[in-house]
Amino acid sequence: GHRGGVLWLTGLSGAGKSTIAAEVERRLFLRGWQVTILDGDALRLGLNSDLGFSPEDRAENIRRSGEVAHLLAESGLIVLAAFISPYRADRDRVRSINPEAFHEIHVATSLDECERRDPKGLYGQARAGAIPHFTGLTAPYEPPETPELALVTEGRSVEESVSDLLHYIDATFAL
Ligand code: GGZ
Repeated sequence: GHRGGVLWLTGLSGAGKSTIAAEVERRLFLRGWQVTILDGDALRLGLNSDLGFSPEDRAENIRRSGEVAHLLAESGLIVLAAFISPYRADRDRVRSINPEAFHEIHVATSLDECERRDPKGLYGQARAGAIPHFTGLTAPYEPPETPELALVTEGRSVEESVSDLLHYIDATFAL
């Protein structure tokens, strides 16, 4: 069995948060663990569809999503939360809801590498001026100073990052 808790994946657009979360979810599900994903991209289609990318809207996006993440963790789920969450103060507020249950995972891919990958072409569009307040280019990203875990993805396979996170989850949540 396992405890519930929040794995809060923070990092730039294109860092690999969603990819890593999806594969970790699949592997935990195969073992019969209760796991779910909260993804910024997906929640912005519904719960957070009224919010944009100003600092105030990002703060509200992270506040709501953080409350949901803790509710689900409280009911026993492993919650994989994937949000850019660029502001330290916003992440710290989510942690403060229940510090014991909150684990900050920095998906630490450099801006250069994210821009090289540009999986959705957003960096290209942002460089062309089509996306204002784009994180890393025209809006800030404040990296965590003391994350519970940092995943370095450059020069490593997705499988290596997934394996690191699974080991952390085992060591932290297995009963
Ligand atoms: C950053 C943006 C922006 C701007 C649209 N800045 O990589 P994606 O495309 O698929 O996921 C990103 C998503 C960011 O949503 P979050 O809820 O994670 O952001 S935050 O935590 O900062 O509130 C990106 C896309 O939306 N996107 N415009 N200006 N990312």
